[in-house]
Amino acid sequence: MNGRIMSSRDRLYAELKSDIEGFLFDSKVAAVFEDMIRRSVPGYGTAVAMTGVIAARYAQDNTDIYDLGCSLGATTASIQQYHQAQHCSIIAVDSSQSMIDSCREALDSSSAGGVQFMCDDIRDIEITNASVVVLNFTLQFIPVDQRLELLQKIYAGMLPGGILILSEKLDFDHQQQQLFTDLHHVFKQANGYSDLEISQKRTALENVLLPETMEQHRQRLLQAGFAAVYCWFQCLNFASLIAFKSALSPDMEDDE
Ligand code: GEK
Repeated sequence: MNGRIMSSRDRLYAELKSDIEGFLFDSKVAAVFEDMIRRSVPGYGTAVAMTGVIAARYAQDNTDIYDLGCSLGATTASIQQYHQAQHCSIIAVDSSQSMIDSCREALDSSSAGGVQFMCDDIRDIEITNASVVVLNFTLQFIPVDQRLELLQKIYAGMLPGGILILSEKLDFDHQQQQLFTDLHHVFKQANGYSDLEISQKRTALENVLLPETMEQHRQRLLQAGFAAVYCWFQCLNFASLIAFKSALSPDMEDDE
């Protein structure tokens, strides 16, 4: 995390609640989001930083880069930091007004040249002229039966040579699921969350954050039309995939 945003400590689930409502990306969450995601998602900092590095490799001149579900703009800022493409806009989209307002404020104050902010549902926006599209921990909040249609729209809006970066919380088969759920719990404890906070947050996210297996994601991306899909990062039950619109050239150099 780069300290762009003065995030308060996340204590949203620290007190015992009699009734736990489904998780919402409202102003209370936006106010603590940077602290919350850093302490909850193992590997988040690496995934965000590397997204910028990978995006820079594939950003093409005179195209658009989409950050879908941008929250406070950590990924947007990382893309902006690394890419050198000419006449290239970054379009940062989030359906939460609180998130997009804070995102605009944070990026404006750190010179957000070339970023367009949209408060909209990513299922409703048009995607065109895209060389890079990023879905960092966002697809998991879209109903499962609507994911293929969204990925097909992204694929159709991408240029030849374009890439999609998809980061998600994953599900596994029974034994690995138990192991990684336990290790994720340990990760959150090590970051100062109590058992009560962990359990109440888990209840709030039930039926809201819907993880799938790596294979389900891979198959859906191929079904949407992507030519090749690779996992480039995984930390416990969080992973990131890169999906290519066009087939990879067979003579790519094998650098050290
Ligand atoms: C990061 N990518 O820091 N349309 C638009 N936005 C949506 C939708 C939707 N249908 N559903 C959820 N969101 C970020 C982190 S957080 C991940 C992404 C998390 C937005 C939602 O408002 C929230 O800001 C974001 O997706 C998910 O790199 O909280 O685990």
